[in-house]
Amino acid sequence: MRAALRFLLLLVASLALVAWGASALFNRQARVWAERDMALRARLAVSAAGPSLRAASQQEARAVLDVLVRDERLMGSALCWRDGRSEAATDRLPARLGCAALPVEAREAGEAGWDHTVAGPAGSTHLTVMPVDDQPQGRLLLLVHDLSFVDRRAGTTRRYTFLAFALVGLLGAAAAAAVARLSWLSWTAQLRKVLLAPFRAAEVPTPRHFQPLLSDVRDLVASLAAEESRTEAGWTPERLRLVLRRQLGGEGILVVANREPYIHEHDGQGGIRVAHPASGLVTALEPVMRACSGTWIAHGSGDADFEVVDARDHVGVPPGRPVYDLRRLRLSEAEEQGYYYGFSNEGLWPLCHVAHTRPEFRSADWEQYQRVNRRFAEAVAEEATSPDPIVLVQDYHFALLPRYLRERLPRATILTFWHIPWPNAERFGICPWERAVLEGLLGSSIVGFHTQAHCNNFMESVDRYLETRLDRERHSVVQGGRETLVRPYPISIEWPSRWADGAPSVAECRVAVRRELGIPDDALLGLGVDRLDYTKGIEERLLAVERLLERSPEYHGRFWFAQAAAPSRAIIPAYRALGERVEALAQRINQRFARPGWSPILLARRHHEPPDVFRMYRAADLCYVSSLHDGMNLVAKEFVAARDDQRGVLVLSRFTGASRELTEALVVNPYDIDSSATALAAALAMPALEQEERMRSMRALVSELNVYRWAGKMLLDATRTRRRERLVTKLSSGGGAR
Ligand code: ADQ
Repeated sequence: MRAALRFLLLLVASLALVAWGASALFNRQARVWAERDMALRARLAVSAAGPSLRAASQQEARAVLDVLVRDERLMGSALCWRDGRSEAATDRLPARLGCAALPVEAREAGEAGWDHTVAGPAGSTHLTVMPVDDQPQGRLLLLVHDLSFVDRRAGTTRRYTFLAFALVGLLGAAAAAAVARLSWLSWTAQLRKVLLAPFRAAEVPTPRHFQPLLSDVRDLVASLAAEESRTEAGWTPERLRLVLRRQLGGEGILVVANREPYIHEHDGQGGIRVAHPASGLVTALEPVMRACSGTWIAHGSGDADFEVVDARDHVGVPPGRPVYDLRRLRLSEAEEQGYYYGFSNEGLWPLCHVAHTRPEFRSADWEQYQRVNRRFAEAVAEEATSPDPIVLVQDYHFALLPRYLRERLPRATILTFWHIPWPNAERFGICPWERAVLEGLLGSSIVGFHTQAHCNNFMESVDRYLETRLDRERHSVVQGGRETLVRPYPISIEWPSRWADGAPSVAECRVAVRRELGIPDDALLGLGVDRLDYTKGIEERLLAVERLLERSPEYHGRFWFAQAAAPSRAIIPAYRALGERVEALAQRINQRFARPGWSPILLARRHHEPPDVFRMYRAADLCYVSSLHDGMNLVAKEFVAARDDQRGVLVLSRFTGASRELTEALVVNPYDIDSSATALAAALAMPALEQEERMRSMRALVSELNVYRWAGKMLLDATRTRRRERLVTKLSSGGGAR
């Protein structure tokens, strides 16, 4: 725009200069012609009037002069003697131009006469003096021509010349601007086509003049890719912070999760205490938020939650040294019942886990689920500080939120991570609102799962139930012109664990935990740590312990199995029934084998704070994770992270996402009670060296594939998507042409 203005100003200035020069030249020439014309006319007049004047009396001479000045361009005339006297003169002859005022050259004029132009305030006058009598000293005829018409014509000519040039200039400028704009538009359109070709999977030949630019763009992409490959290893909170600062320029991220990372509860003695919920999602995401800051939006579920928030329902966390904001939403009992317990945990949870609990779908729950998803979308829009924030949506509680949020913030980069498995298409079809759930998720820019298998199941479901285009090469779904990438991001834990800081040594933990459990210092200890959930295979685990004891009496009185089971979703009948079954099973096994001083199953149906769980991991000889189906399972990774003594054996269900990574664990099918018991026996008998080898290898893997890498890869993908979407928006709106 500024360049166009400069061009226009320059054009106008040069045209004015040319117009001025042209009119000056033309006027000079017009004056010369006019003077020549006057001189000629004067000579004609003299030759016509000469004979009459020569013989005329003074009075007759005056009459002849009066006839001569009828010519409108003659101001006056006089018959002069060469000494300056006047014989006759017309009335309108100005005194300053009369015979007396004639210069010597005029008075001495010969046959050729004398011509002279005088400039005056009212215009120029042209004097012509011609001899009248034949003898050399005879009289002279003075004719005074009015040349002001030449000045008037010059003014008019100048005006018209300026106007003509201005018009030509404007037309020329408009034509040039139109041509320039057209060629610029076609140039940028061509450039856009070439740049966007890889995103639109289109074949576009590259013109030669774009090649330098494209090679620059390729270099840039290559350097970004090189940076990305460097991101594979060595992720730390500091590195995550640095990368995000560079990518987001200090902008925080928004996290939406049902569960909050810190719960404020009344402690029963008039005070308020802070609890850490038993949740894999919180375990993974909380260290990430501490590293990158922003706002975590969650259901405020603690009974003192709203006593510590500000007017906007915000509280800084972690308590005591806040680095990010927690925004709490109040849910009514009906909302919590329908959205959380109903549709999420009685519908989607059993639908997505192959654990043989029948999903329950009720329209009333679905209503609440939609309503709460809308409320959370509104809260995200309120918290957003830019029109294109990066929003991390967590889990199956918010399948519809991405679409609702997209309606409010069309340019947001929404990354939805589904922490649980995704079932195959046929099973997913059990959900009566399968299309709405899929469409809701496709409001995301990226949908993430733990494993490629879950990504494939999701793509298959989209293919079966929606009219969309699947791009199997890019692993994406295109619907209504919008692309949603589908990517695996295997979740992990923080490394090193913050609970390791200042924790007692393994030897101290072994003794302390055994004393707390009331078992001998040299007891062999197996451990299970879970939420009390039917997907975790707790019953199968206890049955495998029973089978081990049946088969290996040498462990009687020497081996205990401690099961920490945090109560979870206890309102739901299936969970209450599970609690009762697990309790009864533990009792039955204990009764079956009980002898003085030895009850093999130590069931603790309560929540343990993370440092206590960490001490139990360090104290155990083996940890058995027997999930019937689990997205990842972080307990397995936490056990590995806690064992800096390189000892302890992990027995791991093959139906966990973790079993794809932790291949040095003893991987079992938890339904197969016999083989699981064999694995438990193998774990108890495993030589120290083998334990060390397996543990060292698993620790190396978890330390590298830690939660900062999980978050870093996801957020890098999100920032890359945002950059691409910003570029596409800019190019599509013609912004690239400016
Ligand atoms: P969860 O089903 O909650 O997570 P998991 O990954 O095992 O399962 O994480 C449980 C977390 O709670 C761990 O941090 C553990 O220490 C803690 N915990 C478990 N029992 C506890 C107890 N009795 N007392 C105190 N703390 C306890 C969901 C998916 C998983 C996925 C995670 C993360 O179901 O498959 O790994 O999200 O994505």
